[in-house]
Amino acid sequence: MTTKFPGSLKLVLATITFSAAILVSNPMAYAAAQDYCFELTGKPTASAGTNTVQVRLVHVADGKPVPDAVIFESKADMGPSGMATMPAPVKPMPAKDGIYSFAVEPAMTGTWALHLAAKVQGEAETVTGTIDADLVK
Ligand SMILES: [Cu+2]
Repeated sequence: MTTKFPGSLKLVLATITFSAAILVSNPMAYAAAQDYCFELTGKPTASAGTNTVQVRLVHVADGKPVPDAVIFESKADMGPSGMATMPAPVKPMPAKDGIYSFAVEPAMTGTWALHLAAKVQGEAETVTGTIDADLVK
């Protein structure tokens, strides 16, 4: 009995060490999404109820824009104005010179959130981000 104890203790220690190694390595493996951020390129323009929101995707480490991302999801809601359940139609426009444009038709004037999800070349993980934009009905 007493001779077995050190062996099982070793196993427990090995398991703890192994688990700790996984916990330490995981943030590295999932760091890609935080390496990028979406930002507004300027004040959105409004014409006949359609607002054009222009966004850049920046690689945080070197501040360089990413021109060839595929933005496969774009949604707008009025969360920043306390109306998270109020959506607005969003139509992605063709990207040009690293600027991703979206035509948004807000039901109300105010601050809207634009939620984006993108695939970046060479990154396995989806890059997501939310930007706030002041839109005009
Ligand atoms: Cu609203």
